[in-house]
Amino acid sequence: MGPARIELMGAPIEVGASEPGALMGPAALRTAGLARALADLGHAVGDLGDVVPGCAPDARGLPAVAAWTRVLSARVGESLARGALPVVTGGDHSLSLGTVDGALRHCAGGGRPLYVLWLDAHADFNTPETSPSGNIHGMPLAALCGEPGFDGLFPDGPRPRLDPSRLHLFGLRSIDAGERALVTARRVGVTDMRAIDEFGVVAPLRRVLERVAAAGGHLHVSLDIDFLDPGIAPGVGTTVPGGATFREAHLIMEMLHDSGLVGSLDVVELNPFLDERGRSARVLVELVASLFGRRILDRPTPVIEAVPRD
Ligand code: HAR
Ligand code: MN
Ligand code: MN
Ligand code: MN
Repeated sequence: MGPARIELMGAPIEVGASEPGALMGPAALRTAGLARALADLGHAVGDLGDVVPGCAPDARGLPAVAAWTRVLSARVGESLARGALPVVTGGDHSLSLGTVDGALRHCAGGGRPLYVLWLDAHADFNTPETSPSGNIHGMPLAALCGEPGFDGLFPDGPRPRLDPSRLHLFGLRSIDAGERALVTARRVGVTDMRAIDEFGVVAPLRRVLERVAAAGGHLHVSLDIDFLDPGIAPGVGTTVPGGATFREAHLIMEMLHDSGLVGSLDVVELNPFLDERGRSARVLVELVASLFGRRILDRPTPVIEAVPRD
């Protein structure tokens, strides 16, 4: 059974990155036919348009990101409260400050644990102290997990923190010294590219999904396009060689669909200005369609339990 309704929202934010262009990401994904691809699978799909932050268009830095965080948290919370599955298209990865905050609040209200699967070349676990670049899109997970240095980013008052043991980084291949120390100290789950080389994507992902299922959790998936190898998805400001192949990413999406656990999704860091004839946007649409049930043959997909245990 699919979700009651998929709600697409654009988050054209690029103040978190140094390379301009990610603000065109939502428009490129619309042009590539994201809504149509999901509707063709039989889902009820609504495009809610672009979210508008409560800050001046030329606002920069932490105050601008704080404005985006507030509005995205509220929009995602409202979408989940309606029983819909929000899909937020970016936009740089600082948008996940808002989407994950919204999902955390929704889950806290319902007494459900929130798990986050972070498909990314990067750990995005820098603090203002450890960041070599000062770019906020390299910091959202540290902020969400409650590391210091992010005063004024979230609305005042108590907020649910992301439990680092419920966060899983998948596809990691670029990490700064300071964030490596933090990721280790906080016991964040990691499947780096070396693990994928050694074990493939199925066994590590199956473990993550089994944990979420056993806990009755809500799984938030954050798909950073630089998780993919730049050879198949060049439209991104921070390319790192040696990323996931199309088949690996596709299989991950199919497994996520089969799990039935995904409750919210971000698709981030697409920079159409750097893309080649829409290739990267098209790959993303293909992957998101697989996450929502597109399959090669119209037959039941194998359940995760059918994969042999080690
Ligand atoms: N780790 C580097 C930094 O913090 C690069 C971060 C780049 N982030 C993204 N999102 N593209 O994953 O500056
Ligand atoms: Mn719910
Ligand atoms: Mn990222
Ligand atoms: Mn990245």
